[in-house]
Amino acid sequence: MTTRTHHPGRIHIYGVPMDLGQEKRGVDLGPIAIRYAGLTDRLTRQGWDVTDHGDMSVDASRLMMRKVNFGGHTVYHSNAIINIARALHHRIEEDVSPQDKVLMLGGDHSASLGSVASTLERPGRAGVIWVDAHGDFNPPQTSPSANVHGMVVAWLMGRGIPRPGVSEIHLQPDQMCMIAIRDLDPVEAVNLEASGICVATIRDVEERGISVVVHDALDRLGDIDSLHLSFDLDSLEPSVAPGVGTPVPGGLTQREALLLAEILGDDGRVTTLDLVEVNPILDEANKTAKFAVDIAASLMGERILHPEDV
Ligand SMILES: [Mn+2]
Repeated sequence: MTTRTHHPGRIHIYGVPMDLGQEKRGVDLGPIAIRYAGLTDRLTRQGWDVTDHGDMSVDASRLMMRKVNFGGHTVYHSNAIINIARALHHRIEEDVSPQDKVLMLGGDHSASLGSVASTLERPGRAGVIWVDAHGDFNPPQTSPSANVHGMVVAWLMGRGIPRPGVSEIHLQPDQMCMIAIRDLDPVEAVNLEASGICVATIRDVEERGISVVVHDALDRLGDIDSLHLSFDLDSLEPSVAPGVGTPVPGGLTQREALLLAEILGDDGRVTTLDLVEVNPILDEANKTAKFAVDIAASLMGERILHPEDV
């Protein structure tokens, strides 16, 4: 790892200590854990001008408003989650210039409702790369759990949503690729396959290699100006990232995930990174948060060698 002296630009960090989109407490400590693992330092060493805006406030009265009727279906904490996502979206809109990067620290994956909404409203055409064990593609009508973190992509596309969510702009299937998927509910699998979203399952990663899979996704999103990388730490093999609420065996290896981040970093179009579902209560000595920092550093230009600096 080398230290760089040039100034690639500015990164804005937002913590979203939200655990309302799923059932296990502790994921609200994700932002603290990722900061403690040395995030700002690693990015500053690469020459970035880093501004940490701290954490969004999350309503502590959440347990009183647990079940919410959302267009005839039960969705846990939907009102609170939408409010927090909207607040994040507005903060990003206020603070961030078009050339700046955004780094959102979850919290569970429902926080991405706010960060992706901001990406969709950036100038030019926006696209999303969703790296996750899960499809997060259940609308309220098909969700077995009624938890928002399993609905985020469906919501972003306006599927089964009774009113505008966070942004008026809906994500379209041809603006998105998913990578490392390996755990889908039966109805979710049928809907995802019919959706037109490009999905690289973990089998595709193993058969074709992560490099081919990532370059294919970049080709599919070739006309996109601003890319959003939404990185769920449960995409990884649980031995690499044990501190997640819904671990699924057989995930990305350490090197596959870092190579993905490096290739996307080389491409240069990623403007926003989400690091979500880090749960330090379930972790081993902050291993998962440390790996989240590795992902951010690789995406933002940290390389084993920097031949152009020599
Ligand atoms: Mn997810």
